[in-house]
Amino acid sequence: MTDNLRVAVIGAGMMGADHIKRLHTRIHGAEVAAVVDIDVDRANAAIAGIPGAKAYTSAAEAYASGDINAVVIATPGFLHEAALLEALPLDIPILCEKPLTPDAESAWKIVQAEVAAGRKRIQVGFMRRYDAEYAELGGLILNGELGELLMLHCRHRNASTPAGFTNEMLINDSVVHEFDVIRYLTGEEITSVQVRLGKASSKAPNGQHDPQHVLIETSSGVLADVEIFVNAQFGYEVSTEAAFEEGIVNIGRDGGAYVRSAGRWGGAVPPSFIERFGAAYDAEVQAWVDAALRGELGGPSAWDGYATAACCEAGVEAQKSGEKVAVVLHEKPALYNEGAQ
Ligand code: ISE
Repeated sequence: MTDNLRVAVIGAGMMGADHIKRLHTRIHGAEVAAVVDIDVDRANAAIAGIPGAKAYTSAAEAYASGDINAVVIATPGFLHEAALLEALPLDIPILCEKPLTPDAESAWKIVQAEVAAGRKRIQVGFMRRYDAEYAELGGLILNGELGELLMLHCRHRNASTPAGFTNEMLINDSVVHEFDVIRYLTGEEITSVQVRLGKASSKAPNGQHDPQHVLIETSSGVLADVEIFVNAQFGYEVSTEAAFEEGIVNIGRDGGAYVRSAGRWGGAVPPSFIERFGAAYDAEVQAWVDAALRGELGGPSAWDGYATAACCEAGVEAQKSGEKVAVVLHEKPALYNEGAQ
């Protein structure tokens, strides 16, 4: 083994492949040692050109190789619970893509398993926390320069959805990011979620009502409204307008070069989250690797994964009822208090 982290990446789909490329080409201090995918061709394709990396069809085989000391879980969310319960006993750093698990009960099980293991091993892939503009907004909230934060107006737009993207996934797979980042920015828990279904786009596949309007409330009464619109056609946008007592802050709109050409002006809209949050993913994975090499673990925790899963559960109930649904959490274990490892 080298001094580098030897990472097993579980799942070589869109996100897994992106993390494999990132770990191999841009991240310092880590190497892709193993790629696990039930589709052996996909696993083999993912390790092509990565010296020393091996392809496996099960995580157990990769772990048995004795050649790995960290794991990235990038399978679909419904497979995370089993993958986490298999990885936790290895006592190695785990970066698990969001959501931690798709529902509060299974997420709480993971929290309990980690608490029983005695130390934090899981970082959840909420990459927005590593985005430069979110960090700037967070700084303004923290330093109080503009007074108290009162409201957040969030737009979360995707060009289209992959096959199998259900109505619940607008909440579980997409708005889960707003749940996390709102908790992170405000430092407060979310207390209720309401969902309104308005006029639906004819571009939404069967079974999806798109867009939806989600109203979120935090413990001090900050209100955040989210337009989740996942078949918006034009490209990818995640932007926020924050209303403070003494000012308004906008992030996430129209970055990049401003071009005037051929009688038009403007810039490019990113096609997906891969491009929009590319730098944030790099910063997230580098921070995870750096902490792991120091024998530490930071970033969004299993508790954050659980708290957002509880918000998602309330959100899915609110989708059905149209009512304001309370978010009720278990007591936070001491392991997740500030500074605990
Ligand atoms: C996807 O899984 C993500 O994590 C993206 O950030 C989000 O914009 C998209 O809606 C999800 O499906």
